[in-house]
Amino acid sequence: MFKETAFACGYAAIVGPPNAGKSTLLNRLLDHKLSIVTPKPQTTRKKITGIYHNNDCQIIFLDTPGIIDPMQELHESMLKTTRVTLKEADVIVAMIPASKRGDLFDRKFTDLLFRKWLHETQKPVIVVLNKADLLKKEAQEETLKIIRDRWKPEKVMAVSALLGAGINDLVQSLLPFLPFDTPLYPADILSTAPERFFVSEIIREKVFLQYGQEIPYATEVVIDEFREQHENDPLKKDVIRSSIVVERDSQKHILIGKKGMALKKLGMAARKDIEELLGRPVFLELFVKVRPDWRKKKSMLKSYGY
Ligand SMILES: Nc1nc2c(ncn2[C@@H]2O[C@H](COP(=O)(O)OP(=O)(O)OP(=O)(O)O)[C@@H](O)[C@H]2O)c(=O)[nH]1
Ligand SMILES: [Mg+2]
Repeated sequence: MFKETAFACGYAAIVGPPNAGKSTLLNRLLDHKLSIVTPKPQTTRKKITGIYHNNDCQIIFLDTPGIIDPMQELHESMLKTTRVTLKEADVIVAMIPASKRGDLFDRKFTDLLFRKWLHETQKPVIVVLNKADLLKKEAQEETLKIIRDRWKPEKVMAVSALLGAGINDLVQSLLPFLPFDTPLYPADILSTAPERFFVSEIIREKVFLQYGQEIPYATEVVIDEFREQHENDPLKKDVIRSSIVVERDSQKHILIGKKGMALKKLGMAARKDIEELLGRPVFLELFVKVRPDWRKKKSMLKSYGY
């Protein structure tokens, strides 16, 4: 599987438990905020494609939903995404987060990851121990040794996606496993997903950040209208109308808040990031809709792109 060419290109899937820092790593690699990041687990629900370019390589990174025990239909769809993404990959970046509590990392999960998820893919696996900034050097070495001896991946390394440590080493480690010797995408492309997908993700991120308990998990964001007007008339703002879907009336009330203040705050935070993403001002209008049990209904999930 090792090869030596002047240029290397291929697919690398980033997999691991929820909250490991997979999306943070993708953003760090691309030096761009593409994938949404929050302190809450199960933030990412769909595959996020991010294309890394330099003079020697092009790596199409695939950020995935964290691996969990499925509790409902939505989780099944998220896990299917991760399973299918593993099949598309030429090399797998298995992310194991260091634990803050001093017990280094979760061995039980790592066993499950290797035995159930990675074994059957038969693909080369690079383990990245993330959040290395939380561990002392000796603890890092000890953890890497345990992982190396027990699961025997192609390579193990410690990184801090948050601080950007170990990122260049990771890119270098992936090169031998990339099968193509010419780029698959033009050098100015960062992702294959359309702008409206990233707009919906930004709104979902703000819901995750602003609300507690079950609200973020019961929420889906749909872009109803994305009217680009700036090309015809640079003075006119693009119009984005979006629905925030929840499961119950009580959640709708919380989302909207007293006198609509909570929804207004959400809209302001989302608009700021959307404008940064698009590089132009937009008019953002948010609606809240109740769709009972959408997370359990296959037909609804399908209509939301799961
Ligand atoms: N200390 C520390 N925190 C990190 C690091 N990388 C990510 N985090 C934090 O971990 C949390 C989760 O990060 P995400 O990137 O959303 O994690 P994820 O693996 O994509 O999570 P899911 O999408 O839920 O599966 C965020 O609060 C990040 O800021 C790191 O290297 N060090
Ligand atoms: Mg994520």
